[in-house]
Amino acid sequence: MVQKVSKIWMDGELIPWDEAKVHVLTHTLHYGLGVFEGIRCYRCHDGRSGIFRLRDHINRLFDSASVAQIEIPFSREELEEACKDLLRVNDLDEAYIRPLVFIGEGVMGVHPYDNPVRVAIIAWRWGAYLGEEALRKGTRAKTSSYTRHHPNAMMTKAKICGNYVNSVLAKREVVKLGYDEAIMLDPDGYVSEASGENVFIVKNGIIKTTPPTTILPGITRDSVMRIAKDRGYVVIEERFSRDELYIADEVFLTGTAAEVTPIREVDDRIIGDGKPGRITRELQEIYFKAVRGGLPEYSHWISYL
Ligand code: PPE
Repeated sequence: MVQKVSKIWMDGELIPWDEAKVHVLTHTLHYGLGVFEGIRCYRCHDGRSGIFRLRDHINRLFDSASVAQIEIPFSREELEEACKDLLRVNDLDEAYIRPLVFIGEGVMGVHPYDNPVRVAIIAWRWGAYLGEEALRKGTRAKTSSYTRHHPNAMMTKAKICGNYVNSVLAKREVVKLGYDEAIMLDPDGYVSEASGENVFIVKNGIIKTTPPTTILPGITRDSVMRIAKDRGYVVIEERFSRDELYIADEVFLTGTAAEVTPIREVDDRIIGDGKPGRITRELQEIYFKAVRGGLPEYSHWISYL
């Protein structure tokens, strides 16, 4: 259960948590055309709270809206300030922040015409997405029978609400079979992404991740690629097949919610020696330092409250 806090930001105002409601004719509720973001705020090493790559997330929200042809009735600056105000008013030193842009009530039918565009921002405490143990020991993934979106069916560069039906189906399928996370293949059969994370593999010291074709271009993915390159690693963006996962030395996932989560098993094949690999652990450690303001070279990624 999401742990309730005092206020939610809705359409420009901070309102009590319990009053943040919508009508059942809300267009997005029926047809799934809305866009959202997931952002984390960490309590940093110096005691201040800092939002990780806030501007990049807000920019991606506007990109998603542009793909979805939704006009956000607020400026980027207003939404950034709203995220910060929300954390301050709720006394949250660490939080997951969820901006959601959706189409309100008006007409029904798949053309929303000029139904009002509404914006909500919710913040709550959210620990390790796939569990603390997954962060330390690695998680067990399974290739889903559901294919990830063809780019001409659903546009994956945009974080569109309806895109997540595919993720929910895939996740439910593998959880029911006893696994923790679903890896999805693209329409050509190559690895695309996990239900809510990007996928990386390491083989002979070289780091590989899927190109931004059928994936959400993750901000964590970008951060980890930057960190890895700064440490002198070769990072390649190239398609790879599921059997390349099986024979990789290391596999890990990246996402705002999942952070850097090692994978210890894919489709019942043990990855490496079944423990998080050396490079995965190194990148995870640096990532956790960076998001908490512990590394000056990445401090520009943090917006302090
Ligand atoms: N792919 C997908 C499909 C995805 O949902 C996410 C984020 C990513 C990649 C990684 O993107 P980024 O967070 O910018 O590194 N998934 C969000 C939603 C999770 C949820 O269950 O809700 C997240 O991590 O916030």
